[in-house]
Amino acid sequence: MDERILQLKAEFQKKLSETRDLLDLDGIRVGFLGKKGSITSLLKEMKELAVEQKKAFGADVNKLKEFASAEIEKRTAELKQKQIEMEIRSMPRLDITTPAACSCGSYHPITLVQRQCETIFKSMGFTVEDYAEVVTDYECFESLNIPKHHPARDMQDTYYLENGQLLKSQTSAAQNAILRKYGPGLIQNGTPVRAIFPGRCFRNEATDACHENTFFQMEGVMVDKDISISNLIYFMKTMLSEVFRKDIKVRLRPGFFPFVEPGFELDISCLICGGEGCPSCKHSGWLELCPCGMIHPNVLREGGIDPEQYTGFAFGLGLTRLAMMKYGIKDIRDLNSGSLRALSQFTDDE
Ligand code: FA5
Repeated sequence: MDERILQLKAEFQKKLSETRDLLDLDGIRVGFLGKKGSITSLLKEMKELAVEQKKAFGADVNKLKEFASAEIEKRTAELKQKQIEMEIRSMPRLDITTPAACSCGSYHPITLVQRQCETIFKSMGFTVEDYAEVVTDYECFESLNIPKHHPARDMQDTYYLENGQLLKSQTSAAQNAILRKYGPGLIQNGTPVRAIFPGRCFRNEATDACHENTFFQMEGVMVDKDISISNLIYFMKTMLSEVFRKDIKVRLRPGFFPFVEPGFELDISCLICGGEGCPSCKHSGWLELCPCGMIHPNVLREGGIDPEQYTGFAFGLGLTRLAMMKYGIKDIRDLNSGSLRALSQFTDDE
């Protein structure tokens, strides 16, 4: 074989072994096999050779050309593989067993107590009802024995829409619909009406540590033959002992609500100050939590139930205040603050 071919092959192999990346390799390809590359130039030199040398020289240069092309192809594949491996090695490692770095969401304290109350009442046979936030004057007042211009309306100033509807100031606004839904049909078949209906309420009032303009209540009604105040007290006591899981001091005092007769205020000893008096309980040591009473005959009648045959109780639990007491939240306004730092520390203790 011609000496120049052997030299060129050796030079090619040396350079090939020194390639680090695909760019280097492309340089070698152009340098040896390109239009002006050294192997291509050898072929061009053939025309200067004698005829008898041409054949052997041409065959050897072509062999070198094929050898160089195959080697470049092989090296290209190696370098590509190396590049992929390097990229994989430089990628951040993913350990799927590592616990998630982001924290999970949590329920709002009001949702927590609401769910707890729902569980308690459902276990006692109550259904849970959902009700609108925008209601009519009839639902919120008139069906509840509070006619237009009745002074009891002053205690619940709320927000009115231009069409005369209003944002409900009390969950009692659902009473009439619930009595009508279950009353006449179920009772006559011997099934008592037992329903709770939690919901958001709105009142146009100045806020302080225990009053918000937007808060939650949970209404409850039970109607059947011979329902009495003893039944009412039993359900209230069961609910409180389940929610707090400890003895809570409660007091029942007369309260006026046109839709119950007799009516009561059920207060609990303030759990923030232990009954000493603080801003959360308006310095009285007691917190109004759950007004209640025996449903007024006019309200039963308006709901399609005969008050001569049936009696019932109703209560309006202040869910937002219950959450304050259960979780030791001193200021009711923290519950609407949207502050995750304040709100995400509470967990369900079910
Ligand atoms: C009522 O709303 C009656 N509908 C409750 C009722 C139902 C009585 C059935 C008889 C029978 P009152 O306005 O007192 O009542 O509100 C009930 C409870 O809601 C209060 O005891 C209190 O816990 C809560 N509450 C009332 N106003 C606010 C407020 N501005 N901020 C936070 N909680 C409030």
